[in-house]
Amino acid sequence: MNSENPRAVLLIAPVVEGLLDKLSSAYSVYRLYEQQDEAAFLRERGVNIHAVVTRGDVGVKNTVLEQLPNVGLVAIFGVGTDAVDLEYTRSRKIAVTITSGVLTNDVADLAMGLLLAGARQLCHGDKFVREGRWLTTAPSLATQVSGKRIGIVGMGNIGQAIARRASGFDMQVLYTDRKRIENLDYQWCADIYTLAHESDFLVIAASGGAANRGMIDATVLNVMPRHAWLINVARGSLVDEKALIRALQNHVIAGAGLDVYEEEPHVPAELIALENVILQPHVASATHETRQKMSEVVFDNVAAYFDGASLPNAIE
Ligand code: 8YV
Repeated sequence: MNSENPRAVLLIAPVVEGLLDKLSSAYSVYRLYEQQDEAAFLRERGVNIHAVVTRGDVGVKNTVLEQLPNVGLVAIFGVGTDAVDLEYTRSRKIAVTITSGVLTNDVADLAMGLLLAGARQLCHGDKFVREGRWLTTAPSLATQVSGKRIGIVGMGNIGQAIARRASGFDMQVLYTDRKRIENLDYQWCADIYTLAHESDFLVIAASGGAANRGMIDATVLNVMPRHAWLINVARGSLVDEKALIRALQNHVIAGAGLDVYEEEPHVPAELIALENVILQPHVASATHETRQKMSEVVFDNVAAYFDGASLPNAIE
């Protein structure tokens, strides 16, 4: 940390080292997550902070922003804004930026990875070979992916990237979103229930936040075909996790591929105990290449803010 530099950035949670180094070489960087007494730190230093950098999954609490009277930017390392109160930031004229565009492909890749891993039993197969069971037993049959129906919940950039990949697997693509998207040649469903009912794989790519909280509830799970899989690469808050666990335990659906959870990093023991679930630790954008690009986008936005230039990735 260079305490001489009056341009100060507050880091809410750890980010990749490259970004931390780059920020530290240009600005005074304070790490909130390392403060033993967060309240005392904010009282003492809050007035010096001009920009906040945080992760999409962590965001920043209003109680923190309230202690930063001179902050003008929240730069999110990610695309999810659900952990930032945008009404509040707007009311204070604090700009918010995201790492738009650069993580789309990785998230779509992981969605397909979870879908394939679930249907084709990749984790079971791996264990089967490692444990030497192949020597004495025939592997069990899996579920075909090609030709099946994929229902995408949320047809933004990530949803569309998943649709393109699924088309490459000869899947029939259906989706739901607030409205039909013009020039998209996939089957639109007006509501989540129709989509869930019609899909062999239901993939969540919608944004988090209050409006979508608990969208995949017991009713949705109950209308899904018994052979269907649920894949979530969006936010844990979109799924009623207790209802999902019950549905998986009772074989209401065939399985789930999850990268996100309601209370990360706490994954319910009931989910961990289930065989018909593939679990990932919120890593959809976690490749060297994408994290590098995300770092560059965050840095460029912070730099533009301090230079008084227009912010390349500001949201409305
Ligand atoms: C990141 C994310 O994993 O983009 C988002 O909103 O949740 C993810 O890409 C996260 O922001 C970094 O930890």
